[in-house]
Amino acid sequence: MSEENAFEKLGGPALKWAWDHPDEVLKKILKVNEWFKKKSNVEIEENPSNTSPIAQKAILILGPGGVGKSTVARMLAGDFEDILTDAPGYYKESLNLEKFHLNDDSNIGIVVAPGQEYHRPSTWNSLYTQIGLGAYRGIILLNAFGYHTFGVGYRSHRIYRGLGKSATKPRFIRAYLEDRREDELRVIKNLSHHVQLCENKLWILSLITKQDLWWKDREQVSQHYLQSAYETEILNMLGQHDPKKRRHKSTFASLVINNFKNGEGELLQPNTAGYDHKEQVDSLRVLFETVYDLMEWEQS
Ligand SMILES: Nc1nc2c(ncn2[C@@H]2O[C@H](COP(=O)(O)OP(=O)(O)OP(=O)(O)O)[C@@H](O)[C@H]2O)c(=O)[nH]1
Ligand SMILES: [Mg+2]
Repeated sequence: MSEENAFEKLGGPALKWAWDHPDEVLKKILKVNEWFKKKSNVEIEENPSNTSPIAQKAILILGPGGVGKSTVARMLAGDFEDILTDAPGYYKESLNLEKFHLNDDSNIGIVVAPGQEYHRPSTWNSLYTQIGLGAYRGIILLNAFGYHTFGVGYRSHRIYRGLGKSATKPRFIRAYLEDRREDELRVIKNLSHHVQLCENKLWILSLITKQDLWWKDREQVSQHYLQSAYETEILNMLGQHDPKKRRHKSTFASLVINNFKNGEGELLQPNTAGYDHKEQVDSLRVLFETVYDLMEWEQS
């Protein structure tokens, strides 16, 4: 695929439009915020084992650990400007369900699941049940082409130790990224059945984060999420769906620009040379455009 084609696949015309029409994009961001506000007046009970459809007006953010779920939730809830001007960078692993709401509205709009595998058993099963019961308006499914931030030093990671005597940092990173891409696919496979059970209208947004880290491999990324394994799993999940009840969109973004580091601050890979603020802002505008499109579909 030529570089131009890869760009088209990653939202080229939409990116250009978004860059040329900042005022339009701002209006849409405000509308998305209003939309959360209007629809988010149902409380979610504290006890995550409660499986009644109490979360019916919330959006669920799901995905493996360290992919950017808490970061995007803060953005969608209205912390957009802070995130753009801030350089957060450090990783604070989520331990339990997080609930976000608009700055000016105390009701709950967004539920974020903790992603690390050891936190999933205590929270994900009840979320799955709620999805099957039709409790959510939409699911934002996060992936990062394997670039999942983790807490421990890389030499103590099970994958590094598994490499034995041949272990080096580059070998570890290669094996780690592959392993984490497998986990992304496992997440969607496990989710599939519950989405199929849901009889309500439900949208799904696949958000592939960390564009600043995989930008040089964008052709491969586009292929992976739009034309091969990931797309196959999405199609399985959607099944023979009624288009009035299901809508799926994919979008690619850099939520922050940051080197790939673990929780201990060790540098694993620098962000792609040449990926700058303009590209990031473009990607975020397209993200909001996509959320806006889902909002219109939800209301149609
Ligand atoms: N380079 C880069 N870093 C990102 C991006 N998005 C998020 N991060 C960083 O990735 C790390 C993990 O982000 P979080 O939002 O905490 O991830 P999470 O999915 O909530 O992780 P868990 O709580 O463990 O499930 C943080 O250090 C973020 O600053 C991105 O697009 N690019
Ligand atoms: Mg988190």
